Amino acid sequence: MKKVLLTGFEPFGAKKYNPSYEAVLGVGDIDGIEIKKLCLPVTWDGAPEKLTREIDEFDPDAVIMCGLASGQREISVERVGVNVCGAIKDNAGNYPSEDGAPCERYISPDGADAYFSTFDHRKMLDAMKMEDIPASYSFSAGTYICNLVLYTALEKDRRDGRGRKMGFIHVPDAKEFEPGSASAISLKTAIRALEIAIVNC
Ligand code: PCA
Repeated sequence: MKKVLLTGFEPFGAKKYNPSYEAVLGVGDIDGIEIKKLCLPVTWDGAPEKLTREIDEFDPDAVIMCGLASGQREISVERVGVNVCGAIKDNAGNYPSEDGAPCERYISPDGADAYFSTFDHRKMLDAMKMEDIPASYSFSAGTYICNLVLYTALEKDRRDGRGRKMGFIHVPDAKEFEPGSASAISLKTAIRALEIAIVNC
């Protein structure tokens, strides 16, 4: 049976909810696929640590990571993870730097500048569009924790030589949690997008 690790994030910043993990929780059983769900902390140390531990323990064939991109109107199928931790405070109040200064650092000092996601992007996006889900490619997952876990997972897989399907999906705000938002989509749409991603990654 194909094994898929599906991750979302805890709330961060001023938000009370993170639709990424709410969408992960909403994904139902899919025939022939074992899905393991995981909620990652929005911290520079905690997120990559929890993710890589789970990849080693569960040994999935695919890893689909999901996060919130507030203000965005579409589901974004991310294509690239870059070797940068931005100068942004995490949920523990820490910047990524060693000395706590508000500056950037590399994710992996000796690593590649960037890694491409290994999803079958075309198939995934076409399948979402077939169901009229607002979705597009994105070539920047930012420089915060979402980019960090994407880069970390891809670099790990390169080292492991396992050839897993791995990538990241950013979801907009959910109408259910942000009724006043003009860019929000329904949680149901985000859940469906993830189900499509699982079957078509
Ligand atoms: N979005 C943030 C981190 C957690 C999340 O859901 C990001 O885009 O990096």
